[in-house]
Amino acid sequence: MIIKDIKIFVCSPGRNFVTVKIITDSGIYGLGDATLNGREMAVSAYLEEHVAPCLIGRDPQAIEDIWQYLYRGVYWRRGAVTMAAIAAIDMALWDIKGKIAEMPVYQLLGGRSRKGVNLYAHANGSDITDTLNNAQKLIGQGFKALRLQSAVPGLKVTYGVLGDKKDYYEQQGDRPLPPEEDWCTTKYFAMVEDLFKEARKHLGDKVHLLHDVHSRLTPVESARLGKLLEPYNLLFLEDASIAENQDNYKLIRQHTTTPLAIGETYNTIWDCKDLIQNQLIDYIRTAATHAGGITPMRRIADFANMFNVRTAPHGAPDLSPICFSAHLHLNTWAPNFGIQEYVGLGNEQMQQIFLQDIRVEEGMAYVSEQPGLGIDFNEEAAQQYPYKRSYLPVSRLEDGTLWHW
Ligand code: KDG
Ligand code: MG
Repeated sequence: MIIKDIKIFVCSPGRNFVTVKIITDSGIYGLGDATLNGREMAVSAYLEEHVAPCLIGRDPQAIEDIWQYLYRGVYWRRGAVTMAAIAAIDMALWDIKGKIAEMPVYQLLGGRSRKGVNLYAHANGSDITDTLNNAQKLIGQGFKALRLQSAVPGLKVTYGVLGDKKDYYEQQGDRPLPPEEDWCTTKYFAMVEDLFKEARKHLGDKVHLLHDVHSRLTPVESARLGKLLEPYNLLFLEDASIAENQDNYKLIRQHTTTPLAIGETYNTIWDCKDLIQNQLIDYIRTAATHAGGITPMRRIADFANMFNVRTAPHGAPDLSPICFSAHLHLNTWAPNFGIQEYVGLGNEQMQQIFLQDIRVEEGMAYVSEQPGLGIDFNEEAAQQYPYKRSYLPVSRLEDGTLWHW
């Protein structure tokens, strides 16, 4: 069997997705997600121009060799664009291997470690009451873990918290430019403790609570936040500070027992290495699409397992359902899986394009039992929603200083 063709699709059923289809001479094909929010066309060009021509005629079953060829074989290692491209190829090859073996991918990884995959859903709100009302609704739907985010009073917009506003990519119109958002740590601190105090009062002690800081705090501020939130027993505090300098987390860890999570922007195991081996975090949040695919996600999970770190893959709306499917296979297998972020299975247009049979019940997702990843891609439907340039917002302090994303 050889790789006969590789197609790259960029579609926008509400927001942009980059999808790779590897077609073999046997007719079996595989699918991968290469979406890099705000930089989609860079990955598409990288795949089209630099990756696909090198793979035509190769054995699609040599997943490891192809991964090494695209990573180690290339002088320019790592980086978000390269790793998203490699990721999509890797996912598509696992999909093909599963179809050849007539087994779901989780079986090829080592089989089932659990009956289903625990999810956390997002409860966002324009104020604390709104967030808690939304949380109650999700609890009513059976979710047992919730990420709580609430607008910060006094800031024009709080990232990820829409209220009645349009999402950032919907605001950009015909001449898209990155929206500008503001940030003030003092105003945030005035809100965040109350959010969790009220949450425990109204939602009780049984529900797992999580929170994403989106890296807006300095390490010492994160340490303070971790301490402040200890009484409310979070499952984890995500992206409290940026960890380009991984030592930042030593400072945070010294001061708080609130569990820490990071990793959604990481591209390789090297980005997580010090945090994991020094046990500075509790959950590693790498995504198959941004960390090079299923092959390295498996290595990260095994490495993390040695240091009591659990996996909590990123599950934002800018990862396509193909990535979500890949995560469900990894999560069904990984002995140290923790929790999966979940934002639904996509809007109506997405559901016409990405065809899958994932079941979500009582806050758990159940992986497809179809051979491969168990997801299909409707090319004709995708063509109806062409790519639309859009950017993630940038964040500035109130005096105009550009701040951590
Ligand atoms: O593209 C950026 C989003 O994926 C990110 O902002 C979402 O932080 C996020 C999360 O935890 O889902
Ligand atoms: Mg996040």
